[in-house]
Amino acid sequence: MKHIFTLILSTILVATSSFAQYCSTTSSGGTGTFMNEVSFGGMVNNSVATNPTASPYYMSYTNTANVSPGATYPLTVTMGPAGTYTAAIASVWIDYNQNLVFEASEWQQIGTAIPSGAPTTISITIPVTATPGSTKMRIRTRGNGNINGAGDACTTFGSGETEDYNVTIIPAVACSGTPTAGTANASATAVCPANPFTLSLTGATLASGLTYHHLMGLLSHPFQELQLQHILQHKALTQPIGVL
Ligand SMILES: [Ca+2]
Ligand SMILES: [Ca+2]
Repeated sequence: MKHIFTLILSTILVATSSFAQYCSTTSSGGTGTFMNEVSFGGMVNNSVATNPTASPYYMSYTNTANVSPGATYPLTVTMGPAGTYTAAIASVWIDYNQNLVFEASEWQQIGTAIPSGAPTTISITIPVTATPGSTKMRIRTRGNGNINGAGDACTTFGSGETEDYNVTIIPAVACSGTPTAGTANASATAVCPANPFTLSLTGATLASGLTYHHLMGLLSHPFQELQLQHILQHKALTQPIGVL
């Protein structure tokens, strides 16, 4: 009986994982909110001929962007002709950790009032912690003046469209020789409890096999040092304070 139960459970788990997928979206279209062209990571998709004409105004394209952890790439979006709207608000998510969820930490605003016909470009830096392999990018638009933010990867929109793309995170080459340490930066020089801040690193060697550590004891005032250490320890358990 136990073996039968185990078999059934395993079958359910396999079936569940086989059907795991990203959340579906529903938008409502409207001229001025359609993406006519998207380019990113060596991929260019002109969708003038494939823009959806009915609900849910969702398209999944097989175009694949190729990107590497730690590198920065331009993402360019061009909106179609104005009509119902003269501008669009647009967001992009990339599922860097490949958990099938477009999280707020994986979001960037492309623009809040992107005019029709004018290519709009933002820079996207691939986190060094991005999981190598195949994942997805989602771009959503809607008429400007509406909300289209970090938490709206699955929200039903009363205008606009959604496009999904493939993204390949190319594994970084293995580290060899002596890596360059780079320069550490902090978004705040004085920190307080409950006020998140970001630590970043620039100019460092980009390669696999490297690890990053927060070092204490670099502050001049003993109280500041103690406070920083306290925040780092406790924020790590409750919320991210930034990614190196
Ligand atoms: Ca489109
Ligand atoms: Ca994710």
